[in-house]
Amino acid sequence: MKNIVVLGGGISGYGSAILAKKKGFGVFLSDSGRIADRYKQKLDEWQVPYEEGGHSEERILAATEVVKSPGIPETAPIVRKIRAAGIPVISEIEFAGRYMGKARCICITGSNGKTTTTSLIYKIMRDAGLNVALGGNIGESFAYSVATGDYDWYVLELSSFQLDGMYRFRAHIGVLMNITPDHLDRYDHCFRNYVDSKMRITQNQTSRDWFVYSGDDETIRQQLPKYDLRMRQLPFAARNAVASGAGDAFLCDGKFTAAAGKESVEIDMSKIRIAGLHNAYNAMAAALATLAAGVAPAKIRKSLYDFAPVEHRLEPVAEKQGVLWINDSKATNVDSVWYALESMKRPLVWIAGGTDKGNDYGPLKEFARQKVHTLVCMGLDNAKLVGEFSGVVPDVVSVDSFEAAMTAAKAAARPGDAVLLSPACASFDLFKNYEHRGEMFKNWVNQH
Ligand code: UMA
Ligand code: ADP
Repeated sequence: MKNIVVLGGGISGYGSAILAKKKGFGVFLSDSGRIADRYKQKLDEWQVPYEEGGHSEERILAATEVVKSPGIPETAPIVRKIRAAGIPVISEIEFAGRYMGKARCICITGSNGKTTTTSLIYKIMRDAGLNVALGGNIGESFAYSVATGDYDWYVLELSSFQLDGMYRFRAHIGVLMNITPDHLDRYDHCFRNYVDSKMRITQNQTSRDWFVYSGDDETIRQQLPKYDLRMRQLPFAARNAVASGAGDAFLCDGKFTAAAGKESVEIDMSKIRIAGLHNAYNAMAAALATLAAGVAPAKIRKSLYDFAPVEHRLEPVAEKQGVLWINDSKATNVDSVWYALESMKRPLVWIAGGTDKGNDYGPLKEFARQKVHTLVCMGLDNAKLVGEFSGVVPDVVSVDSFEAAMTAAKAAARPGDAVLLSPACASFDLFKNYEHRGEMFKNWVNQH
């Protein structure tokens, strides 16, 4: 009997273990840390044996195949040992993809815009009455949905960590939003490795499949000729002319027409509740993917016009004494902040900083010069940020606590301004995660 070992007992791991059990395999789950009580309960319900607080090598190295949770790096000692023993290591997506039967999947990846575009696509599919599950790098795991549901469609947000462990999996509709530097600590600080990971979204696609991608992203444009791509291509763009026999979308004067096959839909961005060029890209990608899935154009239009901003992504919190407070805590890299600054219409107090991931702030300087009058640097080590923006922004304030940052932002903001929390950095120096940072921001604004 096949012996599956699942590494990691978080959302991905417990879902994979339950699926393995359901498929009748021998299964063992191992976590080096603590497993949350709610996951233990599920594992007990399904009678999956597990361990926590360490990895027992002997039992793990007896596996015929290992399903590795995406947060565990290749450099983890246990992973090195599994590799050295020649045991295949796959991701949860690869594993669950084997058991999705006749269902089809729309898979969304990119450095930024994954969650927004995935949520748009899921809403359009669900509003259209399709039997669809949401999963991957968002919400419940794909494996758990495959184990416990019976769906016609899966809409999957895929991180590069998940793509890395995918070999035979095939996206019926693949969506690639953009490729800009992120997570380089997991890719030997080599952008090329990260690019290769993102391009795996196209692997195994056939002439019956679709590939939706940004025609404005230079990295993607450079990569495409290197691959033997057989699927139907659906590029979207606002800057570069794009045209494909299979269909495309182009933004012009705030409107776009997305066409795929014989169907097309016209969208007026002024009627969409999520603003900015980046959200026009997200809407174009969602419209193309759902047209390719066969959703009626009128339904796509209605759902796009209905969609509300996702929490922590350029989320307007409140307008107080003429100052609009905006929570963009999920902006944890330079590119996402570029689009935040691009979309701002008011003079700005900008709160940034946190754990720097080796950022190059150069691309932000032009917008900062034009739009920001005060930069509040919020972090335990602000030296780099202060150095980069002194002389670019009239006032640069450095603080090492959340309270001090909010007080400084309030003091600097004038009626007609916006205060934008868009950090360009991870949150781990002062907060548990980006959600915690965003919640603190929203609570503070609502209480003051
Ligand atoms: N662990 C080990 N051995 C190790 C190291 C860690 O057993 O050597 C254990 C930890 O103790 C922990 C477990 O592994 O209990 C955690 O695994 P995980 O980090 O993969 O977390 P999950 O809860 O399984 O969630 C993962 C994704 N997390 C990451 O990629 C970091 C979730 O994406 C995803 O939704 C979920 O699988 C279901 O597929 C979250 C994320 O932060 C949203 N993603 C990153 C991002 O968006 O930037 C990529
Ligand atoms: P992801 O899931 O890839 O992190 P999100 O939709 O959660 O993407 O958005 C993360 C951050 O990136 C937010 O600050 C958001 O405003 C910004 N963003 C959203 N879509 C795009 C895009 N297409 N290009 C660049 N930045 C984007």
